[in-house]
Amino acid sequence: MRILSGIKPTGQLTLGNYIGALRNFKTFQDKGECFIFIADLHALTLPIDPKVLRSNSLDIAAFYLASGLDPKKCTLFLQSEVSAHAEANAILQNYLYMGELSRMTQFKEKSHTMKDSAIGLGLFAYPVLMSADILLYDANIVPVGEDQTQHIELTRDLVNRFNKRYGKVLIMPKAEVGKVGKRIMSLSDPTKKMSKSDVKGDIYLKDDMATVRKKIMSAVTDSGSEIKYDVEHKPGISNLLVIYAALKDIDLQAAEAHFKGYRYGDFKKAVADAVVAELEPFQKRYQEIIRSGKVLDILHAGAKKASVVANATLKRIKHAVGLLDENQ
Ligand code: AQP
Repeated sequence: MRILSGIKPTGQLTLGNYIGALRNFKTFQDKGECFIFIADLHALTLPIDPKVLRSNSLDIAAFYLASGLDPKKCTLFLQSEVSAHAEANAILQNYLYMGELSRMTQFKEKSHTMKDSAIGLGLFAYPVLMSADILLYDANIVPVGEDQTQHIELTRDLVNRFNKRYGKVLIMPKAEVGKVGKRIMSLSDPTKKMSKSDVKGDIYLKDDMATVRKKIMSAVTDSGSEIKYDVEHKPGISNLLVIYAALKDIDLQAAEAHFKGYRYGDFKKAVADAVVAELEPFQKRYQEIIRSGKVLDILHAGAKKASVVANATLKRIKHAVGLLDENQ
């Protein structure tokens, strides 16, 4: 079984990225052949300072290692260092259509405040590159948070379309979304996803522990006093329950039962304790990894390994569509 996933270095990683993606990755490295990358080409789809992009990319690599990903078990690499991604993108863009790309929620959310003249083609065509990322590794499973499942569905449409035309060339991938924590919401507006670009409602993985506690203690809650999972009427409390349950690896009913009779303030304190218990040792590991100075070497070695797999698939794709190669 092949597993592939990535995170784009567009900003400081959040607790949402951690619970929805990062934390789950290590469980996959013992289940199959695992490819985890830094989606740096995707980070160019919105303006970003080159220095910030470089430092975010290194940070994500260090976070991968700190979360328990082992380069001996799992290939860790930078997307831009494996040129097959850009080449596959150039071919596969012909098999996804304007209508379907313009219906993507992420595109609509990110572009709705922008003028057409300012929307880069890369933002619009984001799912094409994402399809290339997945298909180059013949990935069967793609662990993601809920927000990315629509893009995986589009990749599946592409596979059907492509294989119908050329035979069984591409492998059908499937999204795997965690049971609890697939969508962590903003602490300042729990009806919105916690996202790297939402400064007010985020917990950042690099926040110090006093800041983490302060942010959770001042998270927006709801009227009433019961600690209950009810997204419609109690989105704030529900979000904090999800965070707690995900970090304690329990289901939502168990979390609800645990907090029966708690007051909001004590409940928030317990959630803050759970987050600190997870992030404090994680940050220590991250700092040790940064100090080791080995991150770039690990990424370069990973890119070499990833290229072997990606180039073989690219060759298969090129052959299928009729592009000549050196053997013809
Ligand atoms: N709030 C979230 N809850 C659960 N999972 C989440 N993910 C992101 N936010 C949450 C998951 O993290 C992985 C990496 O995401 P990404 O960086 O590639 O893109 P994204 O989904 O667009 O993340 P952000 O934080 O919202 O980034 P920006 O602000 O740059 O748009 C994915 O598996 C995602 O599902």
